[in-house]
Amino acid sequence: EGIGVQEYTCVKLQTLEWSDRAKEVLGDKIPKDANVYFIPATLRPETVYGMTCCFVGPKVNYGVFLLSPEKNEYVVATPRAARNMAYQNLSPGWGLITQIAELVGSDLVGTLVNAPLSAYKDGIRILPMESLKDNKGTAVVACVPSDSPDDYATTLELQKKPEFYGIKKEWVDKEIVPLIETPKGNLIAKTLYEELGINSPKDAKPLAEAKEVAYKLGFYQGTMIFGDYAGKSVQDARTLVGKQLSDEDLAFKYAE
Ligand code: A2H
Repeated sequence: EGIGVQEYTCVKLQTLEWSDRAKEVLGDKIPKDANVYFIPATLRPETVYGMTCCFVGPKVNYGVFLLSPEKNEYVVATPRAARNMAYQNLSPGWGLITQIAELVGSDLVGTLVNAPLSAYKDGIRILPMESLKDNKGTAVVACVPSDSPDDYATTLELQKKPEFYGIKKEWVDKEIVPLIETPKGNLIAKTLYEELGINSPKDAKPLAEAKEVAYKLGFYQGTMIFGDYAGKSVQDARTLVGKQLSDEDLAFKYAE
């Protein structure tokens, strides 16, 4: 995808309770007292307040990888992302990866994770996103339906057919809290979804357009209306939230 480096913020969503299927697959592979994090890669750290769930690709292969032996920390990511991280001094041993388990995305669905700074203090669920790419970021995506048209489209789809996707309706039925005021209102993803006549996460072309418009309006003309930096521009809030997350050891930077 073009030249240059994309810098992502990986937010650390700590696992609170594995899904039944993940428990079966993992058995006793996870060391006692380990801290295991799902690490969605985001370009918009200022939107962490609005996370309603976290997506994995149901058919994507994931591993559990050592992040820090000192802190007994592990991450769920694709082997590809783990390898990249090992060359960015994010895990111990330059270029070396330590994998302790292997799972497919559908095994992880239903897992409960902590969502730092979000409105959902009891945690959010890991849910399936079929359009998620296995070769971008960590292949884990924070769902922010207020500001990401892709996340909004998948949220609606899951709400329509929870049984089909093997999830509980309450896992996806979360209130969408407005985070950012833009020239097109404060729920930009929903507004563009409706304006462009999008019907499903498979409507790739209008979704790509919605994504571009939402990104431009939100990032260049948006003002925060929620959280610690309410009143500030999105550009300023992005830096401030990014710094706060890093300072509190709730996120790290990852490039590819
Ligand atoms: B963004 P770029 Cl609120 N497959 O984070 C599909 N999408 C992925 C992905 C993958 N493997 N890895 C990351 N992403 C998403 C927040 C957000 C994002 C908002 C608004 C727009 C937006 C919450 N989801 O992205 O191709 C992640 O979603 C629109 C560009 O590297 C990540 O940032 O430019 C973004 O795509 C990275 O996209």
